Amino acid sequence: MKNSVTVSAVLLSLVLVIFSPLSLADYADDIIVENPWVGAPPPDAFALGAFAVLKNPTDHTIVLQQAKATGFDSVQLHKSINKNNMHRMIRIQELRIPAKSQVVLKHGSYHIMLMGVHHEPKPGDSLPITLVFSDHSQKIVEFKVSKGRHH
Ligand SMILES: [Cu+2]
Repeated sequence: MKNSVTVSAVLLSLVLVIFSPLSLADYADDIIVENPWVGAPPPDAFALGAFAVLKNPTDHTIVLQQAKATGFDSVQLHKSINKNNMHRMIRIQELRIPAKSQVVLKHGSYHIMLMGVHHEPKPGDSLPITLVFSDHSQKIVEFKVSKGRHH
């Protein structure tokens, strides 16, 4: 009898462990990505910029830590800065999207940089980029390849 009680308790905790994460939305679920697009590259471009509006409707900060895509040597989170009238891009380790707010990835500001292009995407193509958040959740977003500046 004692054994079956123990077994029941173990089973019950297993059920709790398995099902409890379902009630907690993760960052990948929370974030809303609008108008994701990648600038169609000029011939022999080395790097492409990926842009979107990242909306956080929740009451907690969402932290984007990494972006991943196949077909490139590396994918980095960048911020364009203007220092002494010189345009530069710096790599950032994370991008924080504040509660009830949004961050716009755009030219001259934050962007995802796709570096070392293996196959040049064409306008109209869809390019999947995986967004990785600080809670380890991931979201695959289809970025539309569109004509425009590539930086
Ligand atoms: Cu860049």
